[in-house]
Amino acid sequence: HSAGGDLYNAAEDLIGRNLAAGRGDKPAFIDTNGSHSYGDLDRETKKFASALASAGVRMEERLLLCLLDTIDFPVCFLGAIRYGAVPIPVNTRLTAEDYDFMLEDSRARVLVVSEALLPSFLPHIKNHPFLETVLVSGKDGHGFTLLSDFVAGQSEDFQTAPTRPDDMCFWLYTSGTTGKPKGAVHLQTHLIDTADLYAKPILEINEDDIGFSAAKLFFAYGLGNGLTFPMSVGATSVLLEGPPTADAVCQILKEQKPTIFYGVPTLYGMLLASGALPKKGEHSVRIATSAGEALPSELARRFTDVTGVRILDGLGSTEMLHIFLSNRIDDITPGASGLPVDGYELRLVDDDGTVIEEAGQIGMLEVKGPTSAMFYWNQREKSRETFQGYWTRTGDKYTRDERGVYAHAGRSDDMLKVGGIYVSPVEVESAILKHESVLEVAVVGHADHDGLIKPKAFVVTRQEITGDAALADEIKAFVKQALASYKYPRWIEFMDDLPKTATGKIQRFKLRDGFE
Ligand code: 3SK
Repeated sequence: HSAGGDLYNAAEDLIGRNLAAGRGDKPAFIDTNGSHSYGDLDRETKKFASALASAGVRMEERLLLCLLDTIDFPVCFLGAIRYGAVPIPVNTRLTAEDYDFMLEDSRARVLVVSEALLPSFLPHIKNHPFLETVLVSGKDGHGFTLLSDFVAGQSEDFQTAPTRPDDMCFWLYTSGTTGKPKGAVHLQTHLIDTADLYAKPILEINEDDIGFSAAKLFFAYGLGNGLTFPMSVGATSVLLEGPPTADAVCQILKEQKPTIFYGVPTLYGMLLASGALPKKGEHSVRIATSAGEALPSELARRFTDVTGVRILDGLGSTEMLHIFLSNRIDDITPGASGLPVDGYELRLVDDDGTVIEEAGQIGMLEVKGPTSAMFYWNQREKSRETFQGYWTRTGDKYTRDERGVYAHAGRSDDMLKVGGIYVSPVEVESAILKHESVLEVAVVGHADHDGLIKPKAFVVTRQEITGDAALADEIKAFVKQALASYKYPRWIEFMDDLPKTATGKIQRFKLRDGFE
């Protein structure tokens, strides 16, 4: 790593390497407001760090960042790291209760929130004794300090904190079947390691690339795609502030001419359905990536037919920070996740923990590599289950063929991946159960017309209530109100009874597609 001696700071490295290479005037990010050079980023992160010092923030204190994809994201994320504080980017589509939990769990001292997202914080913002500074990214602070005022007049002369390679650098929350989200604690070296191990060798990213990640920066996947990877080589990253609708994404592909496009299967399905995808010759994308859930081979084939671009499907995790299993530009197995990324070791184990050597057997995938999170904050037991010495358990079931190619075979828990984000069926069931007409419910994954998984609810109504289309719509709307909207059940099937074990436990597996 570039810092001398025993010190290493991820922000100093990612920015400093570009200044040292003479890229001070080169665009690092392009957002709705225009272009922001590596020099601008250097100055703005220093100003943000100076402002944190003025506000009395100490090294290692946490900042919760609930930010849309604009230049303020990299400035606050890297500025906090430069300061030696710990940024926690969070999903921008969650509920007030989710954010309440995250503020409490992290004891964040600073919250930086996009103006449009502030309403989701207001119900609980006063309940957090550790939260001292609330900054609003936007034009109106609604009674809180504007981020622009916070940094105005601050010094551009800031000495980066003396952090070490194994210092806590940032957290990312991830969810499980039961319980609250878990903060995966990542170290200073993890960002650059994902670029060195995946983006450089597999995507062959270089300084002439323009990257565009439709997956947002708050996801581990988007953070690598949209921030670490371009910065690691002095490339440029296009940021989309709003939702990645087919129109918005296609407009960027046609006008900003990215050379690398990072998507998720649901988005590839949407882009194809829109009919607006630029054809061969109307864009500059040289390679596309997919992660978050397995990419159906049919979607990949249709995308390549229209655009002429191949999609590299891969598997990563929030715990490992980015992709550790991937197809290669010259070696794509349709419908599979590909081969281990060099620098990571993979193995399949059976239910007893015995390593499976034979090809074709299903096992739980475990991964060993330098970017594994240290633990989940405040979650000893869950940390022990996932981080077992050098090996990290992914929770995904996989098979490996004779050549060593891995293909997804489901989850070992009941978790669903919806549009690349984990959804707990238990959480959706709890929300549905609060509806006055519902007696019992079970939620499972169900494949849509593109073969992509979405939540489906099997509902038993209370006596004398008829389950019909109107009630189904009402329940869907009810869940959308209670939870992040991507979690709502796309289908509701009314049943007289749910399948149960002798002890009364609902047997979700009997409701899944394909169960006879
Ligand atoms: O879901 C994935 O495959 C993924 C990929 C990269 C980083 C993070 C995640 C969860």
